[in-house]
Parts: sequence; structure tokens; C-alpha cells
Amino acid sequence: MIVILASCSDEVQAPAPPREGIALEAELGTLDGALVAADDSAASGGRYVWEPGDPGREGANGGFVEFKIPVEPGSYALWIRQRGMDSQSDSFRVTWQPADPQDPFSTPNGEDYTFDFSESGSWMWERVLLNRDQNLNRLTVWTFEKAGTTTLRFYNRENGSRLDALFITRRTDATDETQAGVRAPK
Ligand SMILES: [Ca+2]
Ligand SMILES: [Ca+2]
Repeated sequence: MIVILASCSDEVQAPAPPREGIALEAELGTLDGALVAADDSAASGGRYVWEPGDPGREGANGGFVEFKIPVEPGSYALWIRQRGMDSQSDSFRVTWQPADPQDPFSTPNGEDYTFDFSESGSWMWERVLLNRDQNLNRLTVWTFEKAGTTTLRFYNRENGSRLDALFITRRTDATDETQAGVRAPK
């Protein structure tokens, strides 16, 4: 069960991931810049997040969607439900503080934080595998040393890239969604 706690800063908060993981709607994150929520009856909760953009239209106008996630010490893998129409609408940059920097665009190689997801044209779950790890042929895992609130951001990189939902799990070895126990938010 997902519990959304209201706070004075209007941030979305979720409980620390139990062993079976937690699922969140992308549209409940805090939206910045050009990213907006939009309707789609095929999306979880009927809504998703994107910068509106037709297939074949390049570029993006900045911003991110942010989630505040309390964690226990340990390592986590991240899955998203996404929809990419073509190679110009199928990526985000992803950071999860404190493990990653605040702004991937200011790092020596911001492309290390890019997740190029599949462009099936349909909604699908996919594990987030960042370039920095794919280049080393390893699975992307975020490790937190202390319990506390973390900040997960999906930076707008290509307009038309659609983000529906997130699933956070401690099953860091799983490479398919059944193994990972991926489920949509309720
Ligand atoms: Ca792309
Ligand atoms: Ca959704």
C-alpha cells in the first residue's frame, strides 16, 4: 500500500521501501520547468509526466520531476513505466541524492546519468540502467549509507519522453519485471 503524506512543502513522501518495494505515480512528483502531467487512460492512474512533444521533434526545455523518498540503509534498483515513441523521445537523466549529484548537467560527463529507454511505442516497465553503468556492463544500483530522506529526480532530456510510474526495490539482481516483483501503484 502506498501512503502519501501531505507536508507543508507539498512534496510527495512515501514510506521507506519494504522488502517488496514501493510503487509511485510519476504525476504525484513535484514538477519543475517544462514537465507537465497529462491524461492517458492507458497510463497507471490515468496520468503521466512529460514535456509535450511530437515524434521526431528534437530537444527539451529543461526541468525535472522530483520525489522525496525516505530510505533505510542499503542498495536499491529503480524501475519505471515509460513510453517512448522514437529515438528522440526515449530518455531522461536520472539522479538520486545523496548517492548522485544534484545536477547531472554540471558534471564533467552528464551523459553518464542518462537512461535511454526502449522505444516500443507502448507503455512498458523497464529497469533504469544509466549509461555510466552500461558502459561498464553492470546493473545500476543506488546505495545509501544512512537512513533518511533522499531526492530522486528525472531530468527532462528529450521532449515526448513519457514517465508513468516508478517502482523501487531492494531486489537489485533482478533483470526482468517478474523477478523484481514490479507492480503498479494502487
Ligand atoms: Ca533518445
Ligand atoms: Ca501514472
